Order: sequence, then structure tokens, then C-alpha cells
Amino acid sequence: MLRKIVKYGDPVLETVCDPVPESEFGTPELRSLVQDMFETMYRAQGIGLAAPQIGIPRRLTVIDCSGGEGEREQHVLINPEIVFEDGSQVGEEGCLSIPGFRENVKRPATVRTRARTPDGERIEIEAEELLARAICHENDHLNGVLFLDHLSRLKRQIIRRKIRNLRKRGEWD
Ligand code: GNR
Ligand code: NI
Repeated sequence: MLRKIVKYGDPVLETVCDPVPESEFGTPELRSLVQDMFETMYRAQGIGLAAPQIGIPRRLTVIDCSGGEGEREQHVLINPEIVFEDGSQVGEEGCLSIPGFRENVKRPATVRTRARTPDGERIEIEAEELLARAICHENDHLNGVLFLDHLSRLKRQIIRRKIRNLRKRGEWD
């Protein structure tokens, strides 16, 4: 089922999300939520999606950076923690909840994340480049943090003003 992606301005995007409780691992409800998130992400041509972006304040993200060519490379990270970071990379970042805006953001070059799968298995993934960036971006969403929060005050103010104007013209939400 396709879900609606909430846009910047909705308070759910600035909420610290709650962990998925132990009792939900392995349930059909959790499995179908994950499927809905992939469907919604692929339809919107995103490389990641966090549950708060569909209005659900839970610590759950899906990622696929494979770019549509060849094999899909699906990652589901539930209650993730970043346990190691090293180096840095700067690259363009966007967000499905802030459509039309892209800015350079500094992120670690390498990250290691520890998380649970929908079945409750414990996994660890070490990532670099775009996958490392996506993991950081999605992890931020679970803490109510957006890529705008990594920009200079000036850049953030300019984007906020543009969004205010879009909203006035009824072109935002
Ligand atoms: O689709 C997305 N592209 C992207 C590009 C660079 C860094 C992070 C991302 S994630 C974003 C989808 C999204 O908003 N996920 O929360
Ligand atoms: Ni995002």
C-alpha cells in the first residue's frame, strides 16, 4: 500500500521516534509496514525512507541505493545505532520530505550500524560512500533531525523562507 510522504513543517519530522517494541518483531503488521515503505520509497524515486516520513514516529528505516539497475539491494534497519564512524565525505543530499532542495552535507566516509531485521535478528552493516550517507540521513530522521540542520544558518534560513513562500502559494502541503 502506497503511503503519503509528509513534508517539512509536519511536527512528526522533528520528533525523536520510539523504538519498535520486541513484541512487534516477526509480525505480519511489521512486515507489511516495511513493504509499504519500500513501495512508497521506490515510487518517489528515493534511496531511503524513514517511518516518520510516512507519519509513524518509530525507529524504522528502509534503504536501497542500487539505483534501479541490476539487483535491488534492500536494507531494513530497525532500532539502528551507529557504532562506528570514520573519515568524512561531502556530497549532495536531498530529502523526500523537502522536495526541490539539495545541498552539500558533510558525513562520515565510513559508518558501521547495528540494527534489527523485521524478524528481530541482530545485524551489523559497514558502509561507505552513498550507503553511508543514506544510513546517516535516515538515522537522523529517527532523531527528528533533517539535512537542513547540517547547513549553515544562512543556507537554512534561505531554504526555510523559500518553503514559507511555497506554502503561502499552496505549493507545499
Ligand atoms: O532519496 C534520497 N536521496 C538522498 C540523497 C543523498 C543523501 C540522502 C538521501 S535520502 C533521500 C530520501 C529521503 O528523504 N530519505 O529520508
Ligand atoms: Ni529524508
